[in-house]
Amino acid sequence: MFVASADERRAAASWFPGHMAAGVRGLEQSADLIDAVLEVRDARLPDTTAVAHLHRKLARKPTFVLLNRHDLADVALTKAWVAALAPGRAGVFAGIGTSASSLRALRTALVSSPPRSSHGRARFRIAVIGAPNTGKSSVINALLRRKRTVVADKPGVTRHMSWLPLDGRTEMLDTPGVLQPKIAGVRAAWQLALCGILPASAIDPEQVVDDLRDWIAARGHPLNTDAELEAFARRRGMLRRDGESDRRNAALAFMKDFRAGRFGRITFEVPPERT
Ligand SMILES: Nc1nc2c(ncn2[C@@H]2O[C@H](COP(=O)(O)OP(=O)(O)OP(=O)(O)O)[C@@H](O)[C@H]2O)c(=O)[nH]1
Ligand SMILES: [Mg+2]
Repeated sequence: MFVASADERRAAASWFPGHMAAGVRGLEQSADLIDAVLEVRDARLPDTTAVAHLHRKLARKPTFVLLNRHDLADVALTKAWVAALAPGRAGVFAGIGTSASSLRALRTALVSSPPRSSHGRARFRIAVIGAPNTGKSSVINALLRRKRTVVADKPGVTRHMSWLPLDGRTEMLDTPGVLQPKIAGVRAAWQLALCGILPASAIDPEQVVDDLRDWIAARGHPLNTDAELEAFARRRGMLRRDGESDRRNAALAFMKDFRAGRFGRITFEVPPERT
């Protein structure tokens, strides 16, 4: 089992800014307006990026789950996760937040959900929730088929909630990412950093790559890289003046390549029945 170091715990705890707590509270206050929840998880970390349970007042609403970044995750494990998460949920899908066509089945499920009559007008309001940088805003833009909400490749981009119309009666609520400090602290913090859920500054990048190397060595996962920082730095010619390899910059470059999927697909967590 992964045990976070004191440094990692401190880094993760410092990464629960005030706006996250405010985000959870704000959503709780809007709970009466919300008919359903779309929880966007990272398909590489479907367990650690689960956040729906943080929103107690939304717990009874029909919940859809999207395993996003399907393009970067292991295909068979994503399929297994979709099946494992299905019971008790309104629908579980895998998709790519930057591709509207990959979200067609999700869109159909959302727009055909039974409407709720509010003030004489049929409405269906869906809150899109998730850990930071899982692609919530991208997914909304793709479902709307136009860029209505800001997207960027770093966590903490969406700071305020906003309602956006999907069709005549369906509205989507974009929300800031939330993460339980405890989750980030005791679970695999380096995996969250590698996947961009925790900011690059939260954890020492060299440690992240070393932890990935150890993980691959223990599991034998066929990423098409060896995750040896020293070798990676030398291959890239990342040397300091004294001829030593520049491990820090190499680690940052490695993480960037990992996030772009240059080393292939990987899923860090397996569904409960397979563990
Ligand atoms: N490879 C890949 N990238 C994606 C996918 N979905 C979103 N992205 C990228 O992920 C980054 C983050 O997307 P956002 O939509 O801003 O994420 P968010 O969850 O709204 O982030 P916060 O508002 O910061 O919590 C962007 O660079 C997107 O282009 C996907 O399915 N695959
Ligand atoms: Mg966002």
